[in-house]
Amino acid sequence: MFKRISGMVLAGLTAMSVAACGGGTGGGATGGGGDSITMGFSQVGAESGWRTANTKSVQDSAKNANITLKFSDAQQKQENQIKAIRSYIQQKVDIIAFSPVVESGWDTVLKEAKDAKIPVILTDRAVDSKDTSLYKTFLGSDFVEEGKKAGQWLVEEYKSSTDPVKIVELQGTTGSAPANDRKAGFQDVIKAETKFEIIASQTGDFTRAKGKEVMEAFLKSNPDIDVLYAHNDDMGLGAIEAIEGAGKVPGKDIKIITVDAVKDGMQALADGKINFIVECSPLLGPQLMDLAKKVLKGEQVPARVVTEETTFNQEQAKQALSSRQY
Ligand code: GYE
Repeated sequence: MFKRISGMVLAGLTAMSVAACGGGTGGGATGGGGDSITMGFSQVGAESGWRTANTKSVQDSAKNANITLKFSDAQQKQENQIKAIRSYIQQKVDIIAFSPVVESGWDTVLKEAKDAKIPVILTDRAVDSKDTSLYKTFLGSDFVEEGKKAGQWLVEEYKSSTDPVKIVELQGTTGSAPANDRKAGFQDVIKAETKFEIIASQTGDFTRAKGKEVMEAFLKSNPDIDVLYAHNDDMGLGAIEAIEGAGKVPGKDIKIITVDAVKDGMQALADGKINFIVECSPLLGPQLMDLAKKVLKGEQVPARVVTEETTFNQEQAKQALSSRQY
């Protein structure tokens, strides 16, 4: 009983202080009648298993943190995200968080949020705005590092071979931070050795369907592909269908590296169809809600919060599969 009451009092106090500070620093309305924070969240879309897990993480943690979430799905279109952000500004939410589909073209709308005194948090993907005062912090992975890890595995895998290694690359959404950075990090590592050659590179938009379609085209024009580097599991999984359709064995005839480590990807890795996965965690919700509360209380937050991640080979995938959350 005592526990329950003290819990309630505590919760009440926390809510009051958050609401008071939120109104003071944020300047927007204290959504939810002054007793809770309202966050407007503009999601990229529902293009991949990663994205589905990320959406669930954001929605669940908003609930747990007693934050009212206004959620919109932009279907991978920047114009939809800009509309959503403008509508959140009009609705006077306390804070806006979003995962920008592409890196460029955000300055105007971010300036509008700033003028309305509504703080913005970038989550998952970055923007290339020069003016970093347009957002409070950026929470997400280091995509360049992910690309490097993919490259390092390849260098190690082929260390005793002098033959040319022909690589095809399935890029993520054109202009997105993960596509730009995963490409750059990978190239940065493999360029040291001339035997590595990227013979074709095209976007598969982070989807399974596009991954399959583009891989079919790659296979038609290049009969001797050694390696596929796909910027996410879903495109890799689509490509596996194309490779099998062409009568080749994924993981053997063509070695496959992907990024994310969602369950379906990990299953394919454990089954020997993928050779290596660089992890990218979608479980950003709890940290995002913490950061939002801090920002609204006027506390200092780091300009960049990087997610911790690992990598998996086939043996490690077998071990990790049963406890995989997404
Ligand atoms: O890797 C991919 C998703 O931005 C990190 O977007 C995210 C990427 C993720 O569609 O699967």
